[in-house]
Amino acid sequence: MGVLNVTPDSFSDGGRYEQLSRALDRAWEMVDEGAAIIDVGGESTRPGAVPVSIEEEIKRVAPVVNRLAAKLPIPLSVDTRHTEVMRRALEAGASMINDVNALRDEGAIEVVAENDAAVCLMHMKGDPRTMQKAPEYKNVVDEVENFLLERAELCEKSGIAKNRIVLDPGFGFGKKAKHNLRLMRSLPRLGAMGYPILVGVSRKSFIGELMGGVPTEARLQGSVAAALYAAKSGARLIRAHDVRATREALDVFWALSFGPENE
Ligand code: HH2
Repeated sequence: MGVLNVTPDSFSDGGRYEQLSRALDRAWEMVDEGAAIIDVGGESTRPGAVPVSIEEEIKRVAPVVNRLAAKLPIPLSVDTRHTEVMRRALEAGASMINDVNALRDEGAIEVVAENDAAVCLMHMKGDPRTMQKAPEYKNVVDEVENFLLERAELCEKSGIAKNRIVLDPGFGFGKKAKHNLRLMRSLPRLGAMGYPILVGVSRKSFIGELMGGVPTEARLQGSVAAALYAAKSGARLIRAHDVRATREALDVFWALSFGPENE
């Protein structure tokens, strides 16, 4: 899943794709680089981010979805927490909603169900403004697993087909380094919940810390290593900014793991 942030303030690519022509070019470039899904976001959810108005979010996302949804050879996902943005995006042809808030906005589940869309339900403790202040868990894996299962069950009861649901533990969303590590090491257990798992660790500070404290732009190798670790642990979707590098690494990993043994 290739990331396309049409925001001025995303933590690693804010301001780069705000202009429509640049966003469209980047989307097509990611198709070329081997993305399987493109995920368009109009609101940064980095720690400390200030929420934007629904109108502003729609103004950022709608032109991109309008221009791409019918044309792209791969599904278009929209990264949003807001029901009205979901409705507009799905009407304009997006086929997936990626929600860091797991469809907790009023009416969100119904909009996804009515449109027969796919959805990624992510775990987040607190909200972006304050979530990294002092997150504490009794048992982070139990809590994330219980939350995701509860949300998935509610979605299914409300008419979203099980095979349309993807779950994501939400790396960096109300989690300290130790929580991220514990969740990474528990991916096989999370995969046993019976839904595909999506992992988003690309360029995140957790990766920077494991690399000895490097800045965002120096986290490529660490991000790719984490993507491979996640894939080896059963993750089925990897959300990444650096699509080409991630895709090439995953292709080799896949061939080594499951490819034929040519003589
Ligand atoms: N991470 C970010 C945004 N959306 N969605 C899912 N499902 N999983 C994630 O881990 C995830 C996500 C944060 O990354 P990014 O979009 O690059 O930054 P920002 O929120 O600053 O726009």
